[in-house]
Amino acid sequence: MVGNACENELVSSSLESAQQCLFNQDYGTAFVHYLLVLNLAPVFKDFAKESFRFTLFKWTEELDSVGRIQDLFDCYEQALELFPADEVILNSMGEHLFRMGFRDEAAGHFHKALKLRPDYPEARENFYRVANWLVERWHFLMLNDRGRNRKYQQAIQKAVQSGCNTVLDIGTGTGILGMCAKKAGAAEVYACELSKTMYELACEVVTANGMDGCIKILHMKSLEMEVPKDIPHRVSLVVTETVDAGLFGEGIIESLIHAWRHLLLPPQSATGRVIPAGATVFGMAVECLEIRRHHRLCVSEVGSLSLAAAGELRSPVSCSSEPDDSMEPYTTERLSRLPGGYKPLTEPFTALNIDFNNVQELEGLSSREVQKIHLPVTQEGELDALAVWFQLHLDEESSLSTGPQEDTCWEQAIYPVHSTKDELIVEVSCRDAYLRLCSVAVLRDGHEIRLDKRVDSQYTGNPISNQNPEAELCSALACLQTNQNQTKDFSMLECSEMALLNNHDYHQSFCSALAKLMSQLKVKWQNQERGSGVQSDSSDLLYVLDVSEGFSLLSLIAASHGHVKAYSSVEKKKQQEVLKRLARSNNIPEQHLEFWLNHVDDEHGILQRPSREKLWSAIILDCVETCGLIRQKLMEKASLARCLLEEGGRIFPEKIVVHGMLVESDTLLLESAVQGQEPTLGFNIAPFINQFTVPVHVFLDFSTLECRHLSECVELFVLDLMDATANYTNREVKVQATSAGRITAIPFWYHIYLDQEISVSTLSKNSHWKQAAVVLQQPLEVQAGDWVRLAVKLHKSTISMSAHIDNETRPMEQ
Ligand code: 44T
Repeated sequence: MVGNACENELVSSSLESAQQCLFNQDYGTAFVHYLLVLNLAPVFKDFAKESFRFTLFKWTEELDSVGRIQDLFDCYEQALELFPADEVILNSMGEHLFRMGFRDEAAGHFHKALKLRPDYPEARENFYRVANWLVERWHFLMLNDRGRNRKYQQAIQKAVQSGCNTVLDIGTGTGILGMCAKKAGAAEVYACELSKTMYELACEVVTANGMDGCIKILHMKSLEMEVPKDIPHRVSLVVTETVDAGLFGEGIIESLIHAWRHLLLPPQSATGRVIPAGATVFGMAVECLEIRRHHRLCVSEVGSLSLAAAGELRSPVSCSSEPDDSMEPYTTERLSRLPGGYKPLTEPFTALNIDFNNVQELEGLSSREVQKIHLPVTQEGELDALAVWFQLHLDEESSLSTGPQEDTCWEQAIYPVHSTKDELIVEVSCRDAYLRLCSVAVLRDGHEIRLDKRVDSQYTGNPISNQNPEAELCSALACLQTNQNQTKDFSMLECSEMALLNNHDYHQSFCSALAKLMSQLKVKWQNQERGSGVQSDSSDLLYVLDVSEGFSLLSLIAASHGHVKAYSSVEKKKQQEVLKRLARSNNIPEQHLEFWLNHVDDEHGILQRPSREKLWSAIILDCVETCGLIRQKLMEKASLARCLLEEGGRIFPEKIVVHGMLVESDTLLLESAVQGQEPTLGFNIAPFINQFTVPVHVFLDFSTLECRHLSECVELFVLDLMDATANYTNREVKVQATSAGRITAIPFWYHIYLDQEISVSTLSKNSHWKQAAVVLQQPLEVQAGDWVRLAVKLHKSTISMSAHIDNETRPMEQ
């Protein structure tokens, strides 16, 4: 009793202190008091919940700002111990995790929050943003690819029936191949999966299919598995589909070497084997404008700026002999969907053959000699890339192809050739039109590096310093696709930044809009002078602020108009150097430009800098992300920016008009969810993975999307950045169907109005933007002439849409 009384007193005095500290904005102490109170007296939980949350958020904000990350997460853990089912705390912790780069964990928190409260918009929006990483979209494509599923199933069945009784599924994903093995009669089945989300999903799926006791799923990378710690003994069959578009990107070689050494029975026993049994890799040289404009500089001038002094700019996709973390060796594209298409310059050639059942061959792969391949040139053109795909031999009989002509879900690997300064010297004989690789040379900085050794030794005109002809040959071969990092000073730009730089129209539009604004402002000033009789200071400048994300030339373009001081944020030191170099070479005085390095994505901070008396004449906001979505917090930034404008000043863009179209597209459905009522290979998988369906597709190429247009383009939405009150959050749009069909999706894009006349479309041919599409939960059948009501909603720069037939306008069926 006495103890209780003491405790009660402690609780009430602590509660009082908590409230007092909160009032004094001493959040750290308040938080500790609240913890004490709520742990001792859980009855106060309901009463104190709101204040506790508030204290938590304020305190962790402070911890965040001083970099006390561990303390921050400790606070959240303590808070979640008290309120384990509090969706607001979960969501907020997810946001912190996300900002720290723990995407998987972040997503787990958003997912939990959403499960607790499905109508919680903040968590929903956050979840949709990360769902793509958690469960990548190709899972849907692969599960919808019946041909692939069937072939894998048959190969596994055959192997199990021929005696492979113990099976390991490496990278099980949803568990499908492991379940196939079990169903085929394997006695023991093990599976491993390194992604936490996929592992949890696989467990759910396997349980739902009544196999939880029969398949042991491990949340680990196969490389960390040991016998007998993780599996009791070696297995007779490894099944895996840990291959990406470039075949080796998921580490299959390493995984299989490890599996042969530690997890598989030896092949001699005639049981140890792998599905797939091997692969053949193909390549083909292509000309493709779409690839080119994303990987190298194609223009010498944009928006009145000469780019000659930019130095070498290149995309981060580059295959060099030295592994380099900042470089990706290839990118992926579905060749058949590239806008503008592509032109094969050669026939497909076999680049590599690999036997997954031969461990010596796997081990020897990295030390294989450089292979010289002679490619007959079948069509004249400009070499933009080598496209690569493969055939996966599941067993002796059955194979899958990821080729550009196949009707599969696969993309191809793209190795861009992007020498901007290098010149490829190719001797092509006209008669037989053969491109002889042995007579290809690379010209760099005036040095010609011959690819043909024998030619080298005789070649006196351009002596090469390298003593080691073997190394020389290797490096020269590597140079075919790229330059070597160590020898060259270059600046790297993202593919989309490259495409933006190549977008002449975009820069021209800005140039014109800025020029217009400036002359308007100048006239205004002159009028003011005349009115007041006061001579204005001749140093009176226009102040332009560019807060575009990524590499932007707009501040330079602004400053090149004269009488402008332009400020902009730059992400990397190297890029700042490029901008300064370009400024010098374009005679833009240094004092007219100011850059600051911006590592944190806090544009609010930037908007408030630099602290000057004067207001901005123009603020350039980067309003649409490359993926096709409106940038997060755009409207907040716009309203902040509006407050910082001088009279007559403007935000660029001033208005964004969202356009869209009703379409029938099965392709989009296949990418968004496992389709159909039928179980996948007889297994119940769809309802589980479909929890990760998101309603908005991004990075879409609407111009090449396989779809039927069911309406004209319509205006869906107007975002007026100059007038907050004019922005609708809900709007109903009526669209008439132009032909009969099933509306499955509504692709959308933007007309970005710099001023009333000048606009840029994100759908234009040279755009660096992709498009996005809302995929409807249920397809909507329409007849030609039907009116469709679209409910368009904007919540914190996230667009959502739903569609209904407008019964009022549909003539009653007789
Ligand atoms: N996507 C191709 C890649 N894993 C295919 O965590 C084709 C891309 C693609 N687990 C469009 C279309 C397509 N140990 O869940 C993943 C991954 C896991 C491992 C344990 C390991 N050593 C590994 C390695 C990978 O395996 C699963 C599949 S990996 C790649 C699948 C449809 N865009």
